[in-house]
Amino acid sequence: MKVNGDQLLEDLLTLKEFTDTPGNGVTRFSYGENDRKAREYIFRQARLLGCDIKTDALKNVRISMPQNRQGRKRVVIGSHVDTVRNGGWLDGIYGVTGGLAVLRALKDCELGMNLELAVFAEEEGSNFGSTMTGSKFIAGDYGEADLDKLKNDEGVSLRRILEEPSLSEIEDVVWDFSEVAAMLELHIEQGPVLERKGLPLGIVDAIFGMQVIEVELTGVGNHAGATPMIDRKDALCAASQCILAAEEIVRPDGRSVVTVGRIHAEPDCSNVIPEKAWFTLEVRDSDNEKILKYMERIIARIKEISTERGVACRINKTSSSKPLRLDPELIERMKSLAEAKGIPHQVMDSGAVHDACMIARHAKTGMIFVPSLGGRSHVPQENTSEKDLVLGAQFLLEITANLINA
Ligand code: HGY
Ligand code: MN
Ligand code: MN
Ligand code: MN
Repeated sequence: MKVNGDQLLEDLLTLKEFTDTPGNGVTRFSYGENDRKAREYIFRQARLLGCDIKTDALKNVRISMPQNRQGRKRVVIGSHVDTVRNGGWLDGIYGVTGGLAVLRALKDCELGMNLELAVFAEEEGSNFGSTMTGSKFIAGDYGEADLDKLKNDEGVSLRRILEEPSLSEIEDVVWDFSEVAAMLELHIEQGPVLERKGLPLGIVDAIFGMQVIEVELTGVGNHAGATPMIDRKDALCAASQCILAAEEIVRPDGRSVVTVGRIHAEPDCSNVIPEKAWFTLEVRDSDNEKILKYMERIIARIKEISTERGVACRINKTSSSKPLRLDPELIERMKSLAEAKGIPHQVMDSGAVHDACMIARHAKTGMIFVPSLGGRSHVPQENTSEKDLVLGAQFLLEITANLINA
């Protein structure tokens, strides 16, 4: 039983073209035109296999094999097709195309269980600043009220955006997790670990959690030339000091990470002292206590700096997800399979967050990594060797077959 590696690579190269920023990475936000084109492509491939396709109200997708029978438990392979801005060609979509490769390989097999490919919407949070939005609705972390609470930069709510017609039949959002025997996510590592160790496979034991806050500092706008330094309440200087303070607090830890990815100043003119500065700040780790501890220290320091500088400070928590250890039995099963196949591998934590983390709270879940070249991701340079891409999909097929004893 083999995956068709050429077809997998053809899928990935085709899907890479569905981007708002051709020539500068892949930009494919959920619910946009290129997201629709990517889904259409995936649906076409799935229909060739005789699969049934259903979409829930969030545009999460469930692609079921023709062999599936009512009332049987199912194994789900899942990931996402949306990207960050100017992201890479593999993050998320590799797990979906790897899943498609498994469906193709099993299309004529008797399946001991049902098999589904899930596509989770809005995993990157590029529209609303909240990662794993689609899978948070499936897991019950988000509900009806969030359809109005979640708004994009233009103030348009998720509810409004979902009004566009769906590409397939709508089903309700709630998954019945009692039917899910296991969920698997194949993903690029997005970090340097596997490449540095020369390993082609990672088996994930813990998925990082994260806390995200938005900070708005308000000082006093004024003339950039006529205002003496001593008289200034410069919001952007205050923000800069806060950002470096956050780095100083977390850097000594060695594993926890803190990132300020978005910042802007108002009125955003070179000759005006910024009145306002707004930035996002996120802390991540595999230990929730550490996330909470560092975030608390950072918020306290931001408040101190604001007082020292005489600027007003408003902080709101925008999104969070708890870290989670994945299923030990499934990890052991994957380890023995990798050993049996002679695939060098290691068990490792995730660094990034993943939809698997939301599903893992309700069903047995496993995650497989392949190396990222240069340890980079979320950038146009994101890449993985063809050999490793095919090896990862083949391993996904093996573990899927092992679970459904196809
Ligand atoms: O941010 C993340 O870790 C994921 O790529 N959304
Ligand atoms: Mn991803
Ligand atoms: Mn990502
Ligand atoms: Mn993910």
